Amino acid sequence: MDSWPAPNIPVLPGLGPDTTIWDTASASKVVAARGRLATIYACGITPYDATHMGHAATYLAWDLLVRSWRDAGHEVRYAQNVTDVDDPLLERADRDGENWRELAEREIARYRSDMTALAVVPPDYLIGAVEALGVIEDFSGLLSDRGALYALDSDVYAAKAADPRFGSVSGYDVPAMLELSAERGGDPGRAGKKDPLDPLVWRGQRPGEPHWPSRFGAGRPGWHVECAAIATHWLGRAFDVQAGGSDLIFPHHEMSASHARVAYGEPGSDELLFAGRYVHAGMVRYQGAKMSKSLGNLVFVSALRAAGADPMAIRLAVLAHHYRSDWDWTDEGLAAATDRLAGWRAAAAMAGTGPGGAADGAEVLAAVRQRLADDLDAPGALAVIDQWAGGVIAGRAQGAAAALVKDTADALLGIRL
Ligand code: 5CA
Ligand code: ZN
Repeated sequence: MDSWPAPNIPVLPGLGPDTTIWDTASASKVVAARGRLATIYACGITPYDATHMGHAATYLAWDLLVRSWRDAGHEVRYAQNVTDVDDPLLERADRDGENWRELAEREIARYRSDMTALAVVPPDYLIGAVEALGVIEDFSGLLSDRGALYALDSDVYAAKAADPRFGSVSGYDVPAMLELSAERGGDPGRAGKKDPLDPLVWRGQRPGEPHWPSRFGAGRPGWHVECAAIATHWLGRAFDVQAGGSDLIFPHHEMSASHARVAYGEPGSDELLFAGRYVHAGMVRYQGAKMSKSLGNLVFVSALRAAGADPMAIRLAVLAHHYRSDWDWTDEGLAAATDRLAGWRAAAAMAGTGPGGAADGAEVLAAVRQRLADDLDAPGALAVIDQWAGGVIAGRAQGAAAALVKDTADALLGIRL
């Protein structure tokens, strides 16, 4: 499906350092891309409600990663899915008496418009599950060829026992896995499964539910196999980063990685399959609880925009928090970001008028680059520009550096001054 328009990114002098990032699987900070081509698969939205600030914060984190990669001289290939057929979407359409396809289309359009307003770098491939049904079926066929699938009534499950490295993404123990599986769309209690954690690969047709013909009978794909198939089809069986919110560590990323290992792994080979790094964003809360469609405590990007918030201030309100921390969205945070933006803009407007001083554009660029390359330390990068802006306004720093600082904020942080 169509992605959204790319923001214009100014070209900066020189190259930034290699981007490092925290990898959940190895619990360590590592260089994010291994070759000149840097590849990322980010789990996309389930489009049954508008983009909320939790989604926005997560996609802004991957936007920073892509900007940092490009600045370091990488060519980037970015794929993202849209879970445009799944239980929550169908349930919402049912509840509201709406056609599920129309609901999905409307919310995807709103997501594109929010991402465009926030100057988020678009994926090269934005792929809906429905348009990828053939790819998902073929991928599931590989699992079947390996003998990893079994039928239960009209449904098909993958046996986790087919993957000796199951658990290597999250590192969780079985009781934790069982609890999270029940909480996050799994069915550990279903009778007849070989193992309570075995994930659903194909859901047989149910009355009133959308379904498509396949070699597994009529039905629709499971969630984890959707991402495993889309990621490997568009990026290859090994790519650099699998990205998502921390609520996707288990079961989603564990299961997708496991599917890919089983589908593509050769016995005895230790070839690295699926993602080289698993990168997770913290959860944005609102009024003390995780912002979630199921709880309904949502702050929508589109509502903030309609109320007159500057998208650049929304962006700054997010970047004031490190992407891996859990934090609360508040009106005060947005007000502080609006003030910060006004301060930066005032400093940038003083270009050429300052008396000259210590802080110089090249130093600002180097320091912002360094902060971002260090596990996307956006709060640290903001502090660098704060210091420059404070110096300009106090008359200590060079206003003449403004052009390069403006380009730095725009190219690396997506903040247009
Ligand atoms: N379609 C699946 C992924 S394949 C899905 O999880 N969709 S979603 O719409 O529920 O979430 C989209 C992205 O936003 C995911 O990366 C999810 O981890 C992230 N996300 C959801 N809620 C929050 C939140 N409150 N804070 C931060 N990120 C969130
Ligand atoms: Zn996913």
